[in-house]
Amino acid sequence: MTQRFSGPAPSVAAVHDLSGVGRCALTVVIPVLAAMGLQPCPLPTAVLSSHTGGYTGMAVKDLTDFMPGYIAHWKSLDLKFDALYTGYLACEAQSDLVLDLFAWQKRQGKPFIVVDPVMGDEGELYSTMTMAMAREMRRLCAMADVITPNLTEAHLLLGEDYRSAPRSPAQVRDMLSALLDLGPENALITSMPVENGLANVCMRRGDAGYYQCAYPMLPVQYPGTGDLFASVLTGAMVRGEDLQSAMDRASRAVYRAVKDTYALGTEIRAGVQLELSLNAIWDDLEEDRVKFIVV
Ligand code: PXL
Repeated sequence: MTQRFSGPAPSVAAVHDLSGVGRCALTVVIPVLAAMGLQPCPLPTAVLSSHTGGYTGMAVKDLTDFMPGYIAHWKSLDLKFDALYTGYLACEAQSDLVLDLFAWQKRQGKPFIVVDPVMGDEGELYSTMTMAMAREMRRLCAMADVITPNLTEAHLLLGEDYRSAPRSPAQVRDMLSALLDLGPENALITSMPVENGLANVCMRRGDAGYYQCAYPMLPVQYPGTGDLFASVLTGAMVRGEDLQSAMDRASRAVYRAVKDTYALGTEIRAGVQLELSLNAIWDDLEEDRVKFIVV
């Protein structure tokens, strides 16, 4: 059940890149969090003229040198964020800056930490990523309340070769518990091949079993849907929803956006038609509120 907050909008420090076209990272994170009633506070890790999936010849600016001053200013303002949400890093050295941000905010309060270990998809690293990034992402995952790798990223975190074959329930459970062994409170894997198709799966620390949300397979995959998923999940959990219900909500949001975009036949690399999906994400929250009032 969704909690409604009566106070000011919760703030989320969002550590992702800004990509000019293609609808991923901050161009997804900012509108989704805002549409869910949260204040996104971006800390950009890089600026790119487009994302790296399906475009070539991008202009790329790594912001590693700029980030310490940005964080120092935030420290001077004595800010306290309700949540910290990290995604694409431009290089391995940025993990130390992110860990410093986490440590400072843990001194300031009790931030809810979501780490989306963005590294690759469909068994391949994104073109700007290196294998060494997995080691750095593991360090961030250890500090998280929730991690949201896709199947490729889960394998990278675990130091395993990619395997797309459908998994038995026991194999899914073993993979989720191996991710929990890295240190997060909750582990979630998106696009997991299971016996009857694809599912998002999650497990809480200390639980013997896992929870699964299967979804119908659509004949297309858009870039940025991992960012849409993790943003809706973050928004829902900061609003007080539990892991399973937040995962269901995020799965619904991605499924609808992909289905509606596919029907329009737009260019795949341009991503989902997010602008047409934001009202559905809000309506989904409103439907819960109506239930809440009636009950
Ligand atoms: O959606 C993940 C992502 C984030 N940022 C950049 C990317 C990608 C995926 O391709 O290229 C720059």
